[in-house]
Amino acid sequence: MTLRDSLSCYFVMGSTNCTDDPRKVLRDALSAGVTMFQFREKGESCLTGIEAVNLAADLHAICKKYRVPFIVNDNIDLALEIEADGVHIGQEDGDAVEIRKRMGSRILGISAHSLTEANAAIKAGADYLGVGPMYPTITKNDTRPVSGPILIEELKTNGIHLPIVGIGGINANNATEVLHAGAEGVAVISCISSSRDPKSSVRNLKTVIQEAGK
Ligand code: TZP
Ligand code: MG
Repeated sequence: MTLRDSLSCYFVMGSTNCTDDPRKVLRDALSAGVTMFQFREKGESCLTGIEAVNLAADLHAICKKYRVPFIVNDNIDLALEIEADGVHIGQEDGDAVEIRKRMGSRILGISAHSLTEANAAIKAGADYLGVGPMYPTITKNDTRPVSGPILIEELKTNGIHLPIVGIGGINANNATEVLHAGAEGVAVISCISSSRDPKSSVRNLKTVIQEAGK
């Protein structure tokens, strides 16, 4: 599977996003067809130290069984320690050129909120861009203003050819607009992690993604 294919149904999650055991949530999500996973351990009561490392290692092992890339949010040391497939960083997470060097050939995703940030991310060696928030979300409280799918369209018409995933408030009811704007895929947290039935939430999302030809 190419990176473009892997990005189509991208699940992002940490322990604070789930009420169930995150291992179970991830297994359910993968069995229903999630194509990429990001470990994003954030928030007030998030795990730290060895507990975070152990959870990351468990989730990584689960992803391996499904041959799905395992990406770590922000934490380069953790990603290298557990030999993750890559990292995802934001604009405030350090020097992207340095991080590219440290990651070698592993996957590097960078969040971008404008054409300037997208071009800088590409220059630094990003493999894909995370763009958002597409829609209002309560999952992250320090987001930039909502951009809407129009930002993806603007990036595409201004020569950004790197794969893009939309993020922020995405679910099966609004994913089509994001994909039609030119995204390779959608990155979601609560749509799956807060669902009473994560498997059927993934299946609904996958139907929409397939209908959009991604
Ligand atoms: N970055 C921009 S919005 C967001 C992140 C991590 C949160 C996405 O969560 P949800 O629950 O899919 O809206
Ligand atoms: Mg970050």
